[in-house]
Amino acid sequence: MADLQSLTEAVVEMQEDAALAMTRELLAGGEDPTQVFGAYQAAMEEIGKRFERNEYFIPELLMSGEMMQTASEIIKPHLGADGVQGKQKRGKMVLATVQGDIHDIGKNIAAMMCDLNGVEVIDLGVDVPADRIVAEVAASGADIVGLSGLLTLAFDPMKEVVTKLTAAGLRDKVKVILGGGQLDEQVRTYVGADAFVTDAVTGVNYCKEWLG
Ligand code: B12
Repeated sequence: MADLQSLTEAVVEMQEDAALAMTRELLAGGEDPTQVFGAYQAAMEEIGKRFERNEYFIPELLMSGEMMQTASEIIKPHLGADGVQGKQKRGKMVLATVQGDIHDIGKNIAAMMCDLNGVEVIDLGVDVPADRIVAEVAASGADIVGLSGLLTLAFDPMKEVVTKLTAAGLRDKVKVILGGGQLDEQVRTYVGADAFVTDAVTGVNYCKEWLG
């Protein structure tokens, strides 16, 4: 019998076939799709720790990334079917992984969840310079700027985006939300953002609150 804990363990142990089979089984059994995402996120956390301890290396990071991407495709239709799908768009978000950072799994999940909840997402991709983000905010009239970053090195580029939004006279027209596992309140203050999240569901809740 599949459960969330065994799913996390299978992902950590790089047992891709077993993990994907459990993912399907859990969803078919009616498990909350956001909990299934949570099981993967917990696995990524542990994989990251093993990487720090030199027990896992880049190939494991890559493999876990691929597993998560495949799982996202399996989970996505269930999020829609669960009734969280937004009919009308509430507002617009310009989303990017900031310059110097190429992690995009979390960003892509956030994009998907926002979209399903009625936030139109303009996804600029990864390693995006601040100027490009600010230009897109100006051109699109976005309500929210979503900045993803998993590296400590991403904090300064995030701050640069906020500084440039201010310089362009756009800071008071948008909410800025940061997403990524390494973030905390201290980073949010340093960057000058309105909120930070370490999971997409909380991020969606902020967006809903801001967009009414
Ligand atoms: C997979 C992975 C990779 C893959 C990424 C593949 C990809 N396409 O993204 C690859 C192999 C490319 C990689 C490369 C590197 N990585 Co890496 N990687 C990871 C790992 C294991 C998992 C990341 C992940 O996908 N997590 C799962 C997702 C779902 O979680 P998440 O990103 O936090 O996203 C959630 C929320 O934060 C939120 N969210 C995210 N963004 C946004 C945005 C908005 C707007 C909102 C609302 C919400 C939101 O929603 C998501 C869902 O809930 C982490 C470990 C970890 N603990 O995170 C290390 C980790 C991030 N990597 C790390 C490192 C060091 C690197 C490298 C420097 C390694 C190297 N020596 O080359 C390079 C850097 C490359 C670069 N310039 O960016 C370190 C960072 C340490 C640090 N403090 O800076 C970590 C923490 C591992 C570790 N513990 O040492 N990595």
